[in-house]
Amino acid sequence: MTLTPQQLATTASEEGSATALANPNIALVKYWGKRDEALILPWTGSLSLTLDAAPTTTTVRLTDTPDDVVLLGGRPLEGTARSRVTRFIDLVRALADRDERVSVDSHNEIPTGAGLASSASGFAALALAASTAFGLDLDRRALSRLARRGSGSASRSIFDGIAVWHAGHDDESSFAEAVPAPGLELGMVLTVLDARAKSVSSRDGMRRTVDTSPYYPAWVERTPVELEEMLAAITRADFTAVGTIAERNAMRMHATMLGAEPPVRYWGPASVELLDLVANLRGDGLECYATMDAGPNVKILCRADAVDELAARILEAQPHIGVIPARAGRGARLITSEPGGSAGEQTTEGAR
Ligand code: 2P0
Repeated sequence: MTLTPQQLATTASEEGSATALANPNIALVKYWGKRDEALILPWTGSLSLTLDAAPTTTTVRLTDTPDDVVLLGGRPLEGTARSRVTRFIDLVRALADRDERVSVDSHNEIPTGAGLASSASGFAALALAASTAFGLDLDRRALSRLARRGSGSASRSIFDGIAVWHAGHDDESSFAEAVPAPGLELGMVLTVLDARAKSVSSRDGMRRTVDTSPYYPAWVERTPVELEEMLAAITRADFTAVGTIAERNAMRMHATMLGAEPPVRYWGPASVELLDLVANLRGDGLECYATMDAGPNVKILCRADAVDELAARILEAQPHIGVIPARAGRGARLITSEPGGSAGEQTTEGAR
């Protein structure tokens, strides 16, 4: 079923409506592989930086329509993309012990599905907007656990700045929380080499790696050590160690994937050029480190005060690519929604 935004607005009841904004996060110690696919429990813990750029804004309204309506970028979602959202809404309905249908109206500022963390910001915003629309008042930990059920990395976008997702062993123990990082001002430049959706979803790529890569057991054994090293480096505000561990961890994640049958390879020639550029810039004294996720786009970590120079140096070397400069940003929060769906000034701190 397709309803116009105006029809959606008239079927909504004001008290059963909420708009949330969430930013993407980029992992510095990666999550790659689930030990429980239904609950989205990871094999290993992970750690990330929530950015101040490229958010998702999502409005959820309770409606009296016969079915859920899910819009992304103003267009109805269909097939598995839609059912991923409606199954998530089913979880929220069960938590709230309610059965109303909803309309979901979501907008991404970054390309969807291109390894630029749109599912992290998307499910973090959806978790906050949907739980609020259904009258739940979840604390941050409960919200992180809920967001995790939509997409594992979304558990981390609930929090400001650096967040660690504890792998845990069941639904209750697998959640993210903020990591204080006094004296560590991080920045990141995202490159957009290819904005198309990836050919292998991270969900499928993870499954194939877990099931077939002989290197996966080493990843599971090694990642907790790297996570501890990373937390210690953050506590010392040691940017060089943070960057070194992050870059090494990203390469090791891709190494586990390359060992899968058939191999999972997200990077292309343009990605490798960027990796070389990062090494050269570092050699020139601009301290920066590369990381990559489930797509060809390289993300480059630097000190917050070096973001503009780094973005300029990347564009100088590669004038045809897109760059998104970012710094540490805020976690998911509620915002006011203007009539017609546009987001207004933030007035409410969402979730405790
Ligand atoms: C991460 N990625 O830690 C890792 C690094 C991509 C590479 O989390 O299946 O969309 O929904 O739990 O969170 C991307 O995977 O996967 C991801 P699901 P998700 O950021």
